[in-house]
Parts: sequence; structure tokens; C-alpha cells
Amino acid sequence: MKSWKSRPVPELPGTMPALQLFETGAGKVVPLPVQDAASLYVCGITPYDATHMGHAATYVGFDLLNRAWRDAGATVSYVQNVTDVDDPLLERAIRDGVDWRELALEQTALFRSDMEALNVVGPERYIGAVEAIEWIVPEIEKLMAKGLAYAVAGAAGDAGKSGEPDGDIYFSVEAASASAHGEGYEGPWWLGQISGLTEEEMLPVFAERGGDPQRPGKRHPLDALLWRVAREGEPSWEGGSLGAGRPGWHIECTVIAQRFLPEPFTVQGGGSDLVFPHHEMGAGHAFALAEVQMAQHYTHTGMVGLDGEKMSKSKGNLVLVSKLRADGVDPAAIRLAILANHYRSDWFWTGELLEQAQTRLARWRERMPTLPGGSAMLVLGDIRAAIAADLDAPRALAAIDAWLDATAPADTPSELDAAIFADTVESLLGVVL
Ligand code: 5CA
Ligand code: ZN
Repeated sequence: MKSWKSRPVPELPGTMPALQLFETGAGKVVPLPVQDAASLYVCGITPYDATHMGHAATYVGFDLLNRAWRDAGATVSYVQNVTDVDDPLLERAIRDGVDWRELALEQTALFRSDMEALNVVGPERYIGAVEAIEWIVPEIEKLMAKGLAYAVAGAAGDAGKSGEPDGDIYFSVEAASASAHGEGYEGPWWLGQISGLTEEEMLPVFAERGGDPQRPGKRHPLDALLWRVAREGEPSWEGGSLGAGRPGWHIECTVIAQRFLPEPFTVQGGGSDLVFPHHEMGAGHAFALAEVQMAQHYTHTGMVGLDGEKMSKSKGNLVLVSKLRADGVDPAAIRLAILANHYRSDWFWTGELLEQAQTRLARWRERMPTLPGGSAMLVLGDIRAAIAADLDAPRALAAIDAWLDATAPADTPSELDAAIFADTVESLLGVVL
């Protein structure tokens, strides 16, 4: 898949302080390792509907990290996937009577244009699940050979329903977890490492988020699907010794990340709806394959909602970036509305939030050419400090507002300060003045 085009990130004078970032597994803000080369994987969209404000907030959130690393002088390897074959996509294509491939291509293209408009720096590898299948098959075969995956026998269906064919392959959470290995086994993975959930707590979440705890023949209800053998009416691919079929969801991200990023890579990201089972299982698959952790650090964005509920394609309570753009809303204002919320908090989209962002953006643009000489370096330091403290964008916005309140328009304004201010806001916050 083609990535999207990004504006070059302006370079800033001075230095970025050391970054602190929330770590989901640890449940607290911790220092990020200082690195010349940082690596990031953020779970991408399932392209069956347009980009809503929740997706946008997640990618803008990790864009702050990408930009902070660049400002600190690190080179960043950024990989993102597109889940361009999966149950919800196939179901939507059937519902709407369209070809699933066309639906995926169309929605991915729209997502890219939304990301460009929001000035999110693009990943240099943007990989589709379909193109990854040929890399995924041998990895599942490896898990089978290690005794960490197994095939489940088919089952007859209930009256009037088709049954399950033989051969779906599952990841054995018990075989793969640390307790199954002898002494001296280093860098263990265990179920609950990232989410901190107990098995009892995991079960309902697993069922709600695509898992199948009730599937007969599984060794453990939380074993996750690795390979779904071909069914009539579903797309399938050559699977070597696995037989024709298509991959499960978690193994997709593991294989793509392992193929294109160092082991372990620096940060695995996504929304908090991916902590369990997606990132928990993905980490388990990765450790089972490579015997090193997949990522050094797991970070998750909060959930954006509308009218009291989480915004989601399945519920249909969506505010679409493309719709706002089509209505003529400046994408910089959309971005600023997102940034008024901390990336980790759950929040609700409102028209008022957008209005406040539009007012703020207009004020920043108006004040930019009025700044006195020597004023902008102060605010640059404040913004860097806010971003270094767990990507605190609301604090950065408040710092700019307070600084403008305290800075009288100059009789002879400084062009250099106008440029430093604009570059700061663009480079660190991604907002183009
Ligand atoms: N394709 C998978 C990840 S491999 C997926 O979850 N796709 S998605 O289209 O459902 O979501 C794309 C990204 O947006 C994920 O990182 C997800 O965690 C995040 N996301 C989804 N809904 C919301 C929401 N309401 N608020 C914030 N982030 C969200
Ligand atoms: Zn993913």
C-alpha cells in the first residue's frame, strides 16, 4: 500500500528534554529510552467506513510522539497496517452489495487524504493484511512446529446453520506463557502482561472484541485464532501446510511489525480498545516466534465518543473527518480541537469544542505577525516541556494562550519570532498557521 504524503517537519532551535510516556503494562508514566533511532508501530484502520474523530485522535496522538522524537534528533521508523481483509469488512461489503476489495481500497484512499489534511506524518511502511499473508503463513507454521499452535476439528452446525470446517488454527496461550517453560527461560510472556486483566475479566472482553471463547475443541477459551481455513463465500489464500484460508487479526500486526521493525521496537500504539486482546495476543505471538519482547513500550489513546457513547463504526454514531472537510472546516481547527484533549483521556466530540478550536486558531494566526523580538523562544521551551511530559498537548495549548495574553503586540514586530512561533506550532503540534 502507498503511504500518504507529509509536509516536511520544520527544524527548531535548541533541544527537546527527555521524553516521558505512559506505559500501559506498568500503568504509569515512565522515561522512554533515549535513542538515536526510534521505532513505532501504530495499529491502522479496518477500512470499511470513513475515518471518524476517534481514529483521527489516535493517529494525531501518536503523531505527537513521532514529532517529539524527530525534534529530539532521533530518526523514526514508523510502520502502520491496514486490516484490508477481516470479518467486519466482509460483512459490510455483503450488506452493501459491493466488492470487499473495492470497499477497502476506497476507504483506505479516503483515510490517507484525511491524514494528509490533518498533517499526520505518514509511516514509511504502510502495509495491507492481504499483502502480508505470504509472510504470515510461514510464521504460523513455525508456531505449529514449536507446539504453540494447534488445529481444531470441525463441528456440525445447529439446525439450519452451517458448521465449522476442520483445521482452524489457534494460538495456545497456555503453551506459550512463561509458566509452560522450564527454568532459565528468559524474557517471559504471560497472559495479562499488558492489560493487567485476570482471565475472568478477559473472557467477556475477548468475546466482545472478535474472540470466540465458546468455540468447541479449543484447549483454552482465550486461545486466539491464527488461521481461518477457507469457507464458502469467503476470500481465501494459499496457506502451505495450513491449507487455504486467511489470517487471524493479531498475527497480522505481529508479523508486519517483526518484519519491518527492530526486535524489540520502541513503541506499540493504538486505541485503548486494542489493549486486550489485540496487543496482549500480538505480544504473545511475537514472543513465541522470536523469544524477545515485541515492543519495549505499549501506549494507548483514550476513546472518543459522541452523545454519551464510544464512537464506533458498528454503532454508527460518527463524526467523520471527511464530512467536516467537505463542509469547509479548516483541518488545522479539527486538529486543534483534538489536541485540546489529552491523548489518554476518554472524551466526547462536540460542536463547541470545534468552535473553541476555530477561535483559538484565528487568534494564533492573528497574533503571529505582532510578536516582539525575543518572545518566541520562551514559548518554544514551554511547549517542549509539555510534550515531553507524556505528550501533554492541552498544557501546550494553554501555555501558548497564556503567553499571548502576557505578550503585548509590538510596534515593530519581529519576523524571526513569527517564524519561530509558526515553526514551533507546526513542528511539535502539527498545526499549520
Ligand atoms: N485494524 C484494527 C487495528 S490492527 C483496528 O482496530 N481498526 S479500527 O479501524 O477499528 O481502528 C483504527 C484505530 O483507531 C485503532 O488504533 C483503534 O484503537 C482506534 N480507534 C477506534 N475507535 C476509536 C475511538 N472511538 N476513539 C479513539 N480511537 C479509536
Ligand atoms: Zn493491530
